[in-house]
Parts: sequence; structure tokens; C-alpha cells
Amino acid sequence: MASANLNIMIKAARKAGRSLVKDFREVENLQVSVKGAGDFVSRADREAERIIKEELRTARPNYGWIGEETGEEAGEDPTRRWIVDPLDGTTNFLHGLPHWAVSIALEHKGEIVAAVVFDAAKDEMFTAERGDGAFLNDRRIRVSGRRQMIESIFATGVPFGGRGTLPATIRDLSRLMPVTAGVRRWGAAALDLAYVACGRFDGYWERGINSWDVAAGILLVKEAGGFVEPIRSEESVIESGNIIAANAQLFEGFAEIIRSRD
Ligand code: LIP
Repeated sequence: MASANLNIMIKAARKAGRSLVKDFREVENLQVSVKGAGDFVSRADREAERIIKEELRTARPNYGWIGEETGEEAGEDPTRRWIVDPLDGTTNFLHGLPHWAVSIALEHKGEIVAAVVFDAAKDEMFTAERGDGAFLNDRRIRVSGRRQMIESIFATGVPFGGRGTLPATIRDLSRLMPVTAGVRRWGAAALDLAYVACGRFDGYWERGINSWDVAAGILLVKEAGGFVEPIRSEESVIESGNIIAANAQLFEGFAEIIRSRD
């Protein structure tokens, strides 16, 4: 039975999703325009965050907020905040690729306690509340049962545009590719984690990812029986943006590869 907060999050995600699906149809027409879809997608992104913020802050005016487009705002209740990416997979959306999601997390005293990742293009609603399990369209989900790395596939984000994490990620790939069934770079961290939670991917890692990209997905994986840790044990995933996630059987070996420095 979903809590009142989770129902509020689902309602907000669906309302933003309807707006994004409408805009996504227009983006596909813009691919051929000289100006391109860039400004249009920025507006779609901001409109989705406006919709979500209006829904959540009307229902819970005292909670804090951090959103990709509008930044951070403290709430009267210092223990609770929304962590929101209105459009995770922005570059996919911009290029007319139907793989993006609305990500909404509720944090309480530093722990994620409720999560929604909504893939509006495929109508897949991933939800979780701490201690109550993870669900896809109201059906219980679990991480994969694979035990062998060589049978498993992993997702990640490969840095672009001169980001400093590229050398380490290239090193990760050179170590993983020979001992796994492959790596996928699908461009939406929230869905990468949701796919680990439902067993489509066996693990995921990324370096330098934003809190709003992964906050909801972290709870999905944990509530589906998976493990999530920072790359460096002294860090926090949310603060550092360095994350490793996998099912219980694979996690130790996978994390050892990602954490080896030499
Ligand atoms: C994206 C992440 C993805 C990462 C991209 C980008 P955005 O988030 O979901 O995993 O590799 O660099 O950060 O920008 O689409 O919200």
C-alpha cells in the first residue's frame, strides 16, 4: 500500500511525463531544423520541473528541494527534501531517442525513503519505499540472480565533452570488457539503476554523476535486493557522484575491479 508521499510523487511524475511526451513528439520534428532542438528541450525540461515542483510543494510546502533546473531551496522542515531530475536522459530526448525518465526521490535525515522513476515513453513506473520493496507498474521486482561476471552485462555513463573522469572510465572499461558479457551506455542513470533493480542489467557504475540522476535509483536497487556503494568507501554516493550498484552475488568482484587503482 503506497504512502501518501509516494502517491503524491507518482501523480507529479505522471503529470510531468504527459508534458514531456507531448514535447518529445515535437522534438522528433525538430531534428531536421537548422536551429535544432536544443532550446526547445531546455524549455521542455524546465516546464517538467515546474510541474513537479508545483505538485510537490503544494502538497508538502515545508519540505526542502533540489532540482536539476532550479537548484536548491531549504524548507521549514530541515530533515526532508525532494531530489528531482525532471528529465534524466536529456541528450537522448534531444536526439529523439525514447530512453529518458522523470526521477523523484524523497530524502529524510540523509536517507532516501521514497523513489519514483517514470519512463513515460515506455509507460514504465518504477517505485520504492524504504522497507517496502521495489515495483515496476505495481509488480514486485528483484535484481538478477546471475552469479558469473562473464554472463553479466553492466551499464555506465562514458564521459563526454572533456570531462575529467574519462581516463578512469576508459580504464574501467578495459578491465571489464574481457571478463563480462558486455557494457551498455544508454544515457540515463535513473533508468540504468531501475534496470539493475528489475534484473535487466546486472550492475551499473558511474563516476561524477549528479545526485538528482541517481537518488531515486539508489533506493530502487536496495529495495530490490541489490547493493549500492560509493567507489571510495570514505565518500557518500550522493555527495561524490561516484557509484557502484549490482546484485549481491556480483557486487564484491565487480566493485574490486572498479576500485582497483593501478
Ligand atoms: C545524464 C545521466 C547519464 C550521464 C550523462 C548525464 P542528464 O543525466 O543520466 O547517466 O552519463 O552524462 O549526466 O544530464 O540527462 O539529466
